[in-house]
Amino acid sequence: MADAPLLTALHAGADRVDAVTVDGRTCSYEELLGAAGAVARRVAGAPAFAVRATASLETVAAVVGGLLAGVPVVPLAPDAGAAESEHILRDSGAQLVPVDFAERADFPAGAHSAEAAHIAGAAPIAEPGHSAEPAAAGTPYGDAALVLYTSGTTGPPKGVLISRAAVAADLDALAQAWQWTADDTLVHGLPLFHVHGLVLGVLGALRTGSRLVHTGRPTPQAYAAAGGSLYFGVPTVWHRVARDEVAARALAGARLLVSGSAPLPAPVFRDLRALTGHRPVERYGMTETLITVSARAAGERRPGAVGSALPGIATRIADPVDGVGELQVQGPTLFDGYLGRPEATAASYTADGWFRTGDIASVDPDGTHRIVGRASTDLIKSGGYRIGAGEVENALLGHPAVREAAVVGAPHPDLGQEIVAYVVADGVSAAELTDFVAAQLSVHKRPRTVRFLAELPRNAMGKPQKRLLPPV
Ligand code: MLC
Ligand code: AMP
Repeated sequence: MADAPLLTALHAGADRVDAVTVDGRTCSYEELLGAAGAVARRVAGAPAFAVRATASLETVAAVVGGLLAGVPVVPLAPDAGAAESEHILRDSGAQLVPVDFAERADFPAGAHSAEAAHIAGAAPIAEPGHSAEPAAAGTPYGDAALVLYTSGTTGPPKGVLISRAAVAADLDALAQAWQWTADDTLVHGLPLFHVHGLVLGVLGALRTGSRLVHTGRPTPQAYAAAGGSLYFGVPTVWHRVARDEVAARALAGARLLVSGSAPLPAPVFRDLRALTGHRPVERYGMTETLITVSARAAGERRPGAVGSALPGIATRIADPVDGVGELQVQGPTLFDGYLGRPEATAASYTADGWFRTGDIASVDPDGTHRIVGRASTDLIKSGGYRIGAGEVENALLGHPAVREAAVVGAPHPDLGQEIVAYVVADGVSAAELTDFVAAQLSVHKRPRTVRFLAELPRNAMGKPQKRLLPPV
């Protein structure tokens, strides 16, 4: 479909030499469109393509190139290890495409992918043999602009199909909620393979026209030096900012500090308030739903609360006990399903068509939402990353010395939760197992603590009981 409606500011013609900075390199919209055009020519006509999503202008060009050509982009964590990369490439059927930012080409914005292949005169990358069920008429990808891989409680990550209509609806709702305009300079240093850093943090800037400064890594010093008006961070980043008084005070001149991807601890909220003068705006979302609930720039911002439903989004609490129950959502920002997994897609909805977030929440009479926990302890949030206990357990079991493994998320003052692995194993060290998981999956999925047990606690049926594991 046409690209112009999604990245409106990028295509509007207005330009500045410093429109986009990523990790110290800066380009104008014109340069970005040229680099993205070269990517679009290369991928036009392909069913999808994958990119190693380093924090770089190359990743931005790849994603914009995919949108130009109407070809879904599958971003891979730059450090994705052997097992994770193989799974994502096999499951998505996408081929990894290298990007050279110095390569430039024109590409007709808004050209349809099939027609674009013809216009560009490009040789499309090979059609991979994909065995997945169609998500919609046509290809298994349907109308997806992005396929973001995300963890479940068990099994390997699933590909979440995100349409450009969902992205457009979400970015417009957020622009309204945060009074986000072309006058802003957006600063963050979040990874470019998830919703927060990529959809909000890159596509949001290219739709609203705000200047983008991606700091490479989300360090307090880099945030302080960037001189932005609008800042995005996960709670771990805000915790580190709040502990660096000089950096925190440098954010006093900003317009809005936004936190999301995990619960912002109330003490961090208060420290930020004291040091920066700002009450942070908290917002809540998921890969499958994009951002659905947020505090408003013009409204109240309370610690422990994530604000109210965005325009166009409906929320409800299912089967509440004392007002607390599973948060369910509906709206135009929702995903188009899990790639090739119709059963998993169906299971994520109620019979009457509400998406089951798996988060436990309550809603105050004035519509303010509070996220109080997760239904499953097997979905871990560490540093804002979502990690399935099952995928880490499977990786550990792939090590020849490991006989049994149970993985949990333990409370952690900086990361929210840290990944703790309990293993039954012989002749292997904790560091070896940590490195093994980092090399198979990715660095942020490695256990930070490994405990060796003689056996896992089990119930009478012989089933392992995580709640009976010894404390960390
Ligand atoms: C350590 N390192 C290792 C290693 N141990 N490398 C290889 N093998 C090992 N065994 C190295 C790493 O390479 C890295 O090096 C360094 O140690 C630090 O890695 P880390 O410990 O993982 O980083 P840390 O500082 O703890 O990360 C904190 C963080 C990060 C906040 C920067 O967690 C982060 O970026 N989180 C953001 C997650 C996010 O964006 N989630 C949004 C999901 S979307 P080096 O050299 O690289 O430093 C979503 C929707 C929504 O949730 O609502 O937003
Ligand atoms: P992901 O799919 O990586 O985006 O992770 C989504 C999950 O992050 C949600 O289901 C929540 O558990 C959690 N989450 C996101 N934002 C918030 C928030 N503001 N407060 C609490 N939890 C959050």
